[in-house]
Amino acid sequence: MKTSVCIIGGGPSGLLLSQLLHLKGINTVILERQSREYVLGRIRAGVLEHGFAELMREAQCGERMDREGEIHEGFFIAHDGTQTRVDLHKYSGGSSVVVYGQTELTRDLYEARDRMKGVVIHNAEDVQLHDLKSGSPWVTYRNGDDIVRIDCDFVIGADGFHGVSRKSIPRDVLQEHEKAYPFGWLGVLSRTKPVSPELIYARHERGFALCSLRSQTLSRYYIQVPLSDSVEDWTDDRFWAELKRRLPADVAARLITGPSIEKSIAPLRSFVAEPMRYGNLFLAGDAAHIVPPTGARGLNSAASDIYYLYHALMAHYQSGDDSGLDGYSAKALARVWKAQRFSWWMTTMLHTFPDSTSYEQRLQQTELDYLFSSDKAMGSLAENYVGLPF
Ligand code: FAS
Ligand code: PHB
Repeated sequence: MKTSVCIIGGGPSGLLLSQLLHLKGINTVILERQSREYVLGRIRAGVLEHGFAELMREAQCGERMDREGEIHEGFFIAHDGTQTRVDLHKYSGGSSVVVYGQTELTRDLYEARDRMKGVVIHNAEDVQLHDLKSGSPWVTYRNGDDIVRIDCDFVIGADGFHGVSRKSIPRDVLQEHEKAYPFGWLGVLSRTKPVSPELIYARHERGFALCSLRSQTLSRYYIQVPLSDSVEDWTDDRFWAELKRRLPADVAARLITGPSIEKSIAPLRSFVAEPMRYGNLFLAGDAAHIVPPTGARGLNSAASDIYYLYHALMAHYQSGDDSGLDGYSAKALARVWKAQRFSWWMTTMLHTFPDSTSYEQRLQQTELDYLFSSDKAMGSLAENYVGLPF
């Protein structure tokens, strides 16, 4: 099999790039390790930056997002029994975010790939990358007893944190930067009316909590939990009781609870791999970087990688201009690190740290006090949350 661009990973990064390139007449093949049902069964991000939403529309996949997604022009930070609204529209110069689940977005991308007869190979086992430093890399995967070879011009590693692509870069070339946080997020999805029309990020001495949503009938809630906890430790009743303790009394009083339809614990980690290119392999999305979800930057950090690769590959095939490809890693990392900073800042400001000193706790409170006292501080939060320019 031969194609122009072989994409490893059928998550949002790989699918979006494949769709964008197809519309410019550039052939791709996607190799996805899991079944489509498995990929669509994952509950992940919920907030799309303005730039990500624009890319979905450019990929002709934005119709349901625009119909069913919600435009949010602000969110709340709950603290000390009250809540303060962050007016994104005011402080970002008129921008906003779209609340639309990653699961639905991924479904839209798969349906668009199917409509355009895109080649997405599921259950592709044992993917291996070859001759990445040559001008003619190739990829193999196992299909039952057969080994299939795909010759291509470029390989895109969009296979997430646990994928094979980053691990195909020699150890003496790759630099990894990591920060682990001493807690995780226990997330619950419930078919209940959301407690608030806008998201609530709650800072509380018992731990962080987040009230989010997928629609007016589907709510998404999170609470910070110790890394030693497991989902089995948390019955629905225990979860709802703890969430209420961490919310202002008036919010807790109107919280509508119900059975969890999904419940999971995710550890929080910051991670960046450099460089994001090795020969004709380009890393994108979670394959190259991970953020704690406090700043809603995870999926959105993938958006700029995809935007840069889309334009760079278009320039290569349409005019033989390789400046975008040659500059990709540095350009993508510049924006990735800004998303890392913002995610670290939001996480540090809003979570309780088991072994923090009284000085660090007062500093946390001061971070919030300064934020609410300064239009410029609010402007900095807002421009990062709606998405820095690509
Ligand atoms: P993905 O991991 O989504 O996709 C990679 C794909 O590659 C997967 O389908 C995988 O099966 C496949 N793959 C892996 N190895 C392979 C191999 N060897 N061969 C072939 N295919 C392979 N972000 C937010 O903004 N907000 C959130 O609340 C949030 N919550 C999250 C919760 C969890 C548990 C996780 C893990 C992530 C969360 N994220 C969140 C971040 C998440 O949304 C990612 O940023 C997003 O999925 C990135 O998309 P991809 O880069 O496509 O990677
Ligand atoms: C979510 O709805 O899953 C969500 C929203 C905002 C975040 C993290 C997760 O910062």
